[in-house]
Amino acid sequence: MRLLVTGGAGFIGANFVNQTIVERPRTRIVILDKLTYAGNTASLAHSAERVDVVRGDVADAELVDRLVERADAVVHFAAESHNDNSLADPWPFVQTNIVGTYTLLQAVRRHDVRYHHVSTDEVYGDLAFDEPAFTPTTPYNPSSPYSASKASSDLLVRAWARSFGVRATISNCSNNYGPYQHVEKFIPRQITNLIDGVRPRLYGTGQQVRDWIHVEDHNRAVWEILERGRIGQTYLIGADAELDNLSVIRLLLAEFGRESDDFDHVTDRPGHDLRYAIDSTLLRDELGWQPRYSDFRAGLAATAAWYRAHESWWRHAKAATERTYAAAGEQVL
Ligand code: NAD
Ligand code: TDX
Repeated sequence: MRLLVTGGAGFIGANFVNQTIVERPRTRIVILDKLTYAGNTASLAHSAERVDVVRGDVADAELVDRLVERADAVVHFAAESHNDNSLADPWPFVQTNIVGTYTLLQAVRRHDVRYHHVSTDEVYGDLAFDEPAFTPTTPYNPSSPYSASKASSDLLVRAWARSFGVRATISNCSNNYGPYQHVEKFIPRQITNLIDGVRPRLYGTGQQVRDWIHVEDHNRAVWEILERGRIGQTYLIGADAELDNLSVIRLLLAEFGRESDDFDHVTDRPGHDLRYAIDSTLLRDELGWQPRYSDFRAGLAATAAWYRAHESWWRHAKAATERTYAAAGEQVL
């Protein structure tokens, strides 16, 4: 199979490519990635000789058309992915996530190429603590410019599948963790703070709940859907690991041998979603998928070990990321 992977130099895309090279060596991969601040070809070091990386924009119609024409399938990971950035400047989210997806859809439609769209559980908005988890039929209700742009892109995919017969599937996954995640995100930010001897930073009270999944489990589900998913279907991917942010910080403090109150409460995120939770029954029953990382604490410890062992991968981004948070007005409460 000739696979076009957009965003293959980002966190989830790079893990997808690295896993695919090992587990499905007959797959030929071309990556299309703009190499924004979030893209890093060092994440592909182990795959470098086996993949072609094209530096370019998913909203560049001419380039996209040329690459899609030569592919059997497209897996679309590329996105602006960080909620806090979308609050500071929403425009790149509209351009990349909405116009970029539109551009890809037009190309796969023209060339009748199979398309898998990687999306997020945030399109459904947030849940009260006692509400049932999201299902594929939960109404869309996004809160942030990021999640609104992802919701918009999902709706384009649904429309192109129904109106134009595009052979598309969509997956909406919960919060990922694992190697190669940018230090702007919650878990790597706290791990790298702890490595640097700096106190972790918890937004507000830390009562917000996220449903954590290891990136390798997410990517194995993407492959199952790509190969055996029903065209036009939305699949939810989650590993049943709901935890509030305060508890995640405490697990990390314990992992680093620090006291359980050795962290700072900082300015809360405006519009902060309270809780995400995924019901992945359809994916499990129909495609037989199950997470392999069922112990979140062990997965977190392995991730902390990875960041300890790969300082050269993240160090260059750390200071700039912290400056961005400071410039956005983050303060210790
Ligand atoms: P990331 O920010 O780590 O990587 C995004 C990649 O896309 C980067 O390599 C970047 O250079 C590239 N990119 C950005 N704009 C581009 C453009 N215009 N053209 C081409 N490439 C561009 O993101 P991630 O965490 O790996 O997320 C990947 C996908 O998974 C996104 O679609 C995201 O919405 C979705 N997702 C993420 C999570 C999560 O927890 N991280 C959970 C569910 C879904
Ligand atoms: O320093 C921090 N302190 C903190 O308390 C940061 C960076 C975050 N948080 C909180 C905010 C969230 O409740 O931790 C939680 C997780 O934050 P993020 O890592 O920014 O993730 P989230 O906003 O939940 O979105 C993530 O999951 C869904 C990804 O970034 C999205 O791309 C994905 O769609």
